[in-house]
Amino acid sequence: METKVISGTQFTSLPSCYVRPESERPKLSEVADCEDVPVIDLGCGDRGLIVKQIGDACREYGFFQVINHAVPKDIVDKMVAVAHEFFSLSVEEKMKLYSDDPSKTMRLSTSFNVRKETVHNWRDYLRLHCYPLEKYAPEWPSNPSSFKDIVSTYCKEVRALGFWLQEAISESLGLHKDCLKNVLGEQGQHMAINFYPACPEPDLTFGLPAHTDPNALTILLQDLLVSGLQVLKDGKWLAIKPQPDAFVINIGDQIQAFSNGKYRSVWHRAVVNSNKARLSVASFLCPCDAANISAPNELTTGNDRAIYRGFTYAEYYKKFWSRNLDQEHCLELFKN
Ligand SMILES: O=C(O)CCC(=O)C(=O)O
Repeated sequence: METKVISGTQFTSLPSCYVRPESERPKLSEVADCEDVPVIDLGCGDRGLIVKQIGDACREYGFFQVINHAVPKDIVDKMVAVAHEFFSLSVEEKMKLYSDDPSKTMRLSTSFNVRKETVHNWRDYLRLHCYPLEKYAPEWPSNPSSFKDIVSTYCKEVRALGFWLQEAISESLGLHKDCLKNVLGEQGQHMAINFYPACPEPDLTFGLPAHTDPNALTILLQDLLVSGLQVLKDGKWLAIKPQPDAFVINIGDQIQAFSNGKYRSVWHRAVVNSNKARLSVASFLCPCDAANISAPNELTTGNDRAIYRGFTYAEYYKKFWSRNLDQEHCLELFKN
């Protein structure tokens, strides 16, 4: 494929390199709306209830939405606006940031891993490392001029929310609130600002095919006007309707491993549509490279033998990026 972004170009038909074989297409007519998405009110004042709801959602779904999460609305609105502004720049301007090298800490790219995949995905994305901010923010785009300030503020807010949630997740497993954070070490933070242009033939391709997230926790901001996120529940794909002022929280592979498989790293995908471009902002909290990921003793006693062998996050991450996105669950390769 020509390594070129798709946002900013008009397509009247889907180029063949995006067309999935029949058996791998999204079958959009078979997807139902998820009617019972767990929505957890973090401002309800009852921590015990919140911890229980989070535990139930992580076990049953591997994802949930949070409202009253304390991230100020104006910071979220500005994040969305500046992301739209970035993707409205000319193709020449955006191409200055283009790279298909996954090891780059700041890059505009397209699809998922154009070096490895055979069929591409209808997505452009800006991928940023975000922690420590003093190290990474200087290399972020300087066009739009407000980008660095707005995204830095958003990143700090989302990181605080993520840590709050990790404490609650730890408690929901019957552990001390700091247990999960201690295992993950000084966490990295990455962001993918995803832009899915309107697609001439959305039935034939994906924005992102089914995948689980390799990190610990993902905090996803969905475009309120255009849906596209789908999650796999009991073998069926369900569409997650965007909800005002909510974040979607996905459990990643590292929490599945830490919980000894009690919590599920959810399979999810993004589909596209022919009318409107869609934007999402995914913030990923990632263990530090040297973190030794294994379930604590409390979760591997009695009948609960350790399902996965211990590994470092660096080892896991390397394996994840050496594969195609839609292969078997990467954790399968780390089973005892
Ligand atoms: O756009 C979405 O809703 C999903 C994004 C996602 O799964 C990702 O960035 O890993």
